[in-house]
Amino acid sequence: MSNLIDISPEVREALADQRAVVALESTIISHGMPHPQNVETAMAVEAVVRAESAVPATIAVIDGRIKVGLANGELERFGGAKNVAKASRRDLAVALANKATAGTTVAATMAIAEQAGIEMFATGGIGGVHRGADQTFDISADLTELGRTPVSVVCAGCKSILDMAKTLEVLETEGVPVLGYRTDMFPAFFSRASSHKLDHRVETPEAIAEIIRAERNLGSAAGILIANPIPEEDALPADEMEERIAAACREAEAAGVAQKDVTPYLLARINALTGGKSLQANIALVKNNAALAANIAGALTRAP
Ligand code: PSU
Ligand code: MN
Repeated sequence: MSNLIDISPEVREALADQRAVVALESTIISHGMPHPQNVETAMAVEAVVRAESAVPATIAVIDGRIKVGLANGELERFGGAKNVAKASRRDLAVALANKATAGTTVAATMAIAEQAGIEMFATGGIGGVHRGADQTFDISADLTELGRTPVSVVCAGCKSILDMAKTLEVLETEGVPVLGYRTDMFPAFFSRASSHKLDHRVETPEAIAEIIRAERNLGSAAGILIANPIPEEDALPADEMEERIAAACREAEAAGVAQKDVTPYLLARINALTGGKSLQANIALVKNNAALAANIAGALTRAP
């Protein structure tokens, strides 16, 4: 893949010097947030990574090239562009051959990060098993990617557009360790906890780095999922969000939305149904995840 990837000079130097680098995805920019908050958030997230002494590497496909680390102006242009595709792992080759511009999902971003030699990645929420998956079989490729690509992903759990219990089951099947950061419960994105208990709780970035090292020493090729609850002051009431999310799911079904359009449709509807509130929470949790990922990346650069 390496001849298809343009790694920015800053990211290249950081990797060569074995400094901390954090990969960031771009479907959240192209399909997860409205313009211009998408660009503002992407820039703010990069600033958080830098403030925590790591180098941000936003990953996207631009005009048929894989970019790792976007130059000044590229991020603004990408976030404001129309007709940006959504690329999960299986869409990458087609996007490149067509010289397309595409946001990369968690799955595609993990695959690219691994090729570039980046082991930490921060996002908001991962894709998972959708509600009603027993009928639709709609299970995000993010879960299979976590099962086979050795990149550690910090997220705030998942939105309840997904079936959390089934999502956790598939992560177990895929052999993916799920670590609760200072929590016993899988976080529910907008709120700090769900009713789903996690097997593993960790208290520090250093402890997470130790687990990542152990996973690699085992020869495992699996990713690791770090579940980081939204900060208390940014959390939203779970019951209120649940109502809106359920409404968005009903609308999607009634409108016959299917396949890769499901998640972007739901994200846009939730943003609309909750006004600015959910977007503010979303922005806050992504920044919070970026800071933790930078701290874990830093811990990984230090000898145990
Ligand atoms: N969930 C969110 N925000 C997002 C996404 C999911 O709360 O931006 C995006 C991520 O890029 C994720 C993708 O990898 O949607 C999953 O899409 P799908 O369900 O089609 O695999
Ligand atoms: Mn899907």
